[in-house]
Amino acid sequence: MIRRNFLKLLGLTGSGSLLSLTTSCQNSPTTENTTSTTTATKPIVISTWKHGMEANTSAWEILKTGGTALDAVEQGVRVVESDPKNTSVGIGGTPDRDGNVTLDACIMDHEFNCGAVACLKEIEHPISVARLVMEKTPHVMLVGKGAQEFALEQGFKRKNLLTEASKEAWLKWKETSNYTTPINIENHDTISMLAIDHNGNMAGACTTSGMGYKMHGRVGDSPIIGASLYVDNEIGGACATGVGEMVIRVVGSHLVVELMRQGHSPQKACEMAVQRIMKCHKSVDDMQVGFLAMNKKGETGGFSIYNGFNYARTSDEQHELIDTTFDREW
Ligand code: SD4
Repeated sequence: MIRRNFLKLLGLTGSGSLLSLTTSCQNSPTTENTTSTTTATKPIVISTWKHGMEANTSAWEILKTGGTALDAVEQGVRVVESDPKNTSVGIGGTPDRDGNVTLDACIMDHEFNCGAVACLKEIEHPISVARLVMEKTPHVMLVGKGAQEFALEQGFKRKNLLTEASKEAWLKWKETSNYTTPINIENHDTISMLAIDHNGNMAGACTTSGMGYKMHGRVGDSPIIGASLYVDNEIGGACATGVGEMVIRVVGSHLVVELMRQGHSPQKACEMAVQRIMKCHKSVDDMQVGFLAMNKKGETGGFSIYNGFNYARTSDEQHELIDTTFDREW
């Protein structure tokens, strides 16, 4: 087991030495590792896990022809929402313990506009509903029945998202389950994506069916702006995957962006946010969280509690899957 002592490394052993975070939207990086806010001229997209390769391909089609980062992230993650083989996103997503597939998603653009849906049933593309919440309502988040009603009003069609395979797996789970929510899910594969377009604008998206066999009504970090996703076009963006409750407790993606604002590289910011999670939980045994970050220069980083997390990075120079570094091995 590889265990790096980040507390020592970061000098975070005393409560008084906790990171002081700046919160103003106007603040630019100030410390010695200052990251330039120079606008990236080259489009780039990153997204979580192996399925990010396919999602990035779709996002890249938009970016390379001059489209916006917002369109790119929406279209990119829709690919995974429509893949019935992916058991954590959209159709084919693992249901809650009562057999309902409930979806969470959020989206954010380069001007702090954001939209989200939570606990949405029978709609294949929650990310597109989230975008319409952002664009067509004065609100940020709609949940449950209200979110579904809004989606139907906007022309989305009801669809059964429980596939034969996911139903079978759920029925099998029910045979042995003692109805406690599993917290050590290893097959996290929510998709979170960040992109920069040819204008240097950044956007992000996150979509998931959440924790498998969760309590009905449980909502994780994925639809929560600041937790699963945050974009500050002056600084950069961050996104998350893993056990949502742990991400929410530290408002993880916002934390990563604020760390970049302080001058830390995307890689370092992700490491420090994971370290923060490890510091404020008594135990993180068997619980995975991973962050991705990208700054305005298009520099990227990723870090997770456990090994096994990876992300897809696509630009005009590359289309590759990158293993993140991590704190410990399973
Ligand atoms: C959740 N964060 O619902 C999501 C799950 C996830 O990869 O990311 N899975 O807590």
